[in-house]
Amino acid sequence: MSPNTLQGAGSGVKSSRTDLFESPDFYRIDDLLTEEHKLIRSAMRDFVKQEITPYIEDWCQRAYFPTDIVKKFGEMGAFGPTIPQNYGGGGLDYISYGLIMQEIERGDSGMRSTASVQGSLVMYPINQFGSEEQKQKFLPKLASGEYLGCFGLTEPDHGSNPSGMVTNFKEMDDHYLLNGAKMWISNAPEADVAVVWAKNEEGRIHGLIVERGMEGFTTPETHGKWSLRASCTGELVFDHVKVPKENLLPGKSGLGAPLMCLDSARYGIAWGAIGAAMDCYYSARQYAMERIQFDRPIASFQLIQKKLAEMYTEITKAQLLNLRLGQMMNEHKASTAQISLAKRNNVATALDIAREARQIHGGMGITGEYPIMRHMMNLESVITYEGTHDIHLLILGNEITGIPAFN
Ligand code: TGC
Ligand code: FAD
Repeated sequence: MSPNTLQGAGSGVKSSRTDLFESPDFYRIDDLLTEEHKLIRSAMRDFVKQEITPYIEDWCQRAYFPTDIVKKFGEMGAFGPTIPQNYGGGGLDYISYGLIMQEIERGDSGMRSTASVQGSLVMYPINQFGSEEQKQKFLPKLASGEYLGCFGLTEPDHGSNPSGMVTNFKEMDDHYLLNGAKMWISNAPEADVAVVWAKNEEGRIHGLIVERGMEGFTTPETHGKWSLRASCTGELVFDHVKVPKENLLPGKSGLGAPLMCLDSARYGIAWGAIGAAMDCYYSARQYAMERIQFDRPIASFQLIQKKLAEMYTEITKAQLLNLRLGQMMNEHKASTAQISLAKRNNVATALDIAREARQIHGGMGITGEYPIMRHMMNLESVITYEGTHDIHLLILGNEITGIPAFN
């Protein structure tokens, strides 16, 4: 055990370091936020300081998913902040949602995955495409954290190209018969419900709500990840699962339905990734001011200042991008390509910042004493899921030229 840890507190080994994080705001973006936005951010930041940052190093080292965080997120309103209040959601705007994702991912990208899958990929499709009965049955329990959900789109042979999926269902007398498998599914091993995308006998994609306990439905865990270690990931296996007919999402079919969910989740990631970047920058600045080499703080060297100045610049640019995108989301004017630009830019920016911050910390940067290496490894997943870095480039290429270059 590290000398900087204390045994036994909370749901893991508690770090003795006090988290004093403050976010940069060089361009006075706070002046553009409402009092409600600032209150929500502040409450979420306090929550992360109390419930996540003291334990996250231990959880990640042990590849442990703290199931009790699900209820706590529910109590904090982190699940489905934009879902209407009558279904248990927060009824908040998209800038509030972005700020919540930023603060959670400042703590850890895996924790943000738990929250954004639940809100954007499980509650969102039920709210958008679900029947009134489905909304009433599932949304309040997902909002409160009584239920954990997951989203099954990716398959072993169909990742970037989900339209090729082979998971399928047949209409029987009083149920649908579901067969197939999904892979790389966040939350799967602990999920109570799964929103699953599968083809009907005509090859049309539909969403189905599959519930834990249905015969033939299993969720084996994926082990050995070097990234998102505090998030649980698994497969969804369907072996002649009888799904009641009332569990089909009636509101929309076709690939456009899951892609709409991805728009919402990718938007949250654009904000979240900058949270991770802020944490790396904050730690790097602090370390550079304190670390003495050649009888001077390393912050006094021009090469270190260059790294810090460039991090600060890129964080500021990304904050402005997020705010404008959030305004367009609130007006329902943000396009898929605009969201792709922000997801792609901000995750790559965060990964670059994590790598530069790692350099500033020298050898200490590879240890769990500082959050850097954990963020860096997490971001290697974030740059791949919800559409890879290159798929988002092709979405932008399509926007610019009108020519899809995917196949
Ligand atoms: P394409 O022909 O472009 O579109 C198929 C149909 O969908 C419509 N559409 C949309 N509708 C609504 N909203 C959108 N954003 C839409 N984008 C497209 C489109 O109009 C068309 O409709 P129709 O009526 O003509 O059929 O589709 P394509 O097969 O060429 O694929 C395009 C591509 C490659 C961009 C898309 O497949 C894609 O985005 N691939 C990446 C896959 C991906 O992002 N997977 C993510 C899985 S979930 C995940 O990673 C969760 S991680 C969670 C965490 O832990 O945080
Ligand atoms: P592939 O699609 O095989 O891509 C491999 C490489 O080929 C990439 O570099 C890609 O950019 C490139 N490539 C592919 N097609 C093209 C092309 N046309 N042109 C140029 N380059 C191309 N999915 C879910 O459904 N739900 C989840 O909850 C979920 N959670 C995840 C959690 C983690 C930790 C991870 C790692 C993944 C998760 N995913 C989830 C899956 C994720 O969305 C996929 O990994 C991602 O979409 C990429 O698919 P793939 O891994 O099959 O890579």
